[in-house]
Amino acid sequence: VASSAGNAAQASTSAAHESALEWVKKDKRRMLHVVYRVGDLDRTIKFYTECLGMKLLRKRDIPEEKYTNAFLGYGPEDSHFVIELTYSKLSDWRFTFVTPLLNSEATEFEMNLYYGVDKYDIGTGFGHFGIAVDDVAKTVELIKAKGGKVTREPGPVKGGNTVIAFIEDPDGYKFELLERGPTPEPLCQVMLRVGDLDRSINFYEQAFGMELLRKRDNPEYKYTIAMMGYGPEDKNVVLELTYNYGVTDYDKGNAYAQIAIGTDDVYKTAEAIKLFGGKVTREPGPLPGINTKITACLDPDGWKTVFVDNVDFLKELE
Ligand code: GSH
Repeated sequence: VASSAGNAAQASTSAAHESALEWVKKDKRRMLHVVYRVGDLDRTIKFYTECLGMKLLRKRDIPEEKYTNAFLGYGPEDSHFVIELTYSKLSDWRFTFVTPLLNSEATEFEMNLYYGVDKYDIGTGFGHFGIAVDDVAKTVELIKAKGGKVTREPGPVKGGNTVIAFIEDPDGYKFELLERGPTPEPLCQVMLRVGDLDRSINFYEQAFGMELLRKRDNPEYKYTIAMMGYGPEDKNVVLELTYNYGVTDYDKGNAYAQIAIGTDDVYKTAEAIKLFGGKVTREPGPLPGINTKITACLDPDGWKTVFVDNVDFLKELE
């Protein structure tokens, strides 16, 4: 009896998995933006617009929360993957002072210090943002002329043919410049390091409905990469997952935040994430104030993603 009950439970679990997989595949998903923290909003906006050719698309001040967002990219947000910068005007430091007074017990008082946060720790897990340009050498020249930092000079990628270069923005975020023909989506990669590539590929395929577009092992340099996304690499942004042989853990710092993905149903999205081993950190539902429905989760390495209701997202852009 126990065994047949067990079998029945197993059958219904796998039926639930099947229908979740099917729904996730059918859902209308797109990578909307990547969110991270910067220490000086104007400094970053200046660098991205002057050196990387991005446009400032939107700026949102949220005084109650003491932070400002700026959206930058190469095309309108309703059809392009963009960058969302977060600048926090309030540090979360709370100091407790203990003052010994003459002939009395120590007096304690607390105070909050209000000032902008100007430094973040990028950690070792975050890799880079990829930008497709038609001439890497020319772009690097421009960046140098504007005082930007080039950390890897233009030339073919080690073990391959694509001409690349690496630069660093004012906060130390790395950008890989990749030489490519014209593309509708120049902001073309977010690279994150992971501790177990197959575990990540399974998760992003099943829970997120992404496709494994390409996998490349580079034994000479001891790493394997997997390109995951919602459409071909030449026309869509991809999540580039990097596995370095033998490295299972990275420090995630506090600078990089998350990727946002559009969905038609945040509730079903959260169910599927739970079924396929993700950790839902924000149950699905509307955000107070703006009513946009979201849910948030962590992947097996602890990288965060926020799913945003497609219809609510378009309303935010109006
Ligand atoms: N150990 C590297 C990391 O974690 O960043 C592995 C990934 C890697 O090497 N990626 C290639 C690269 O950065 C690009 S796909 N190559 C450096 C170069 O060609 O100078």
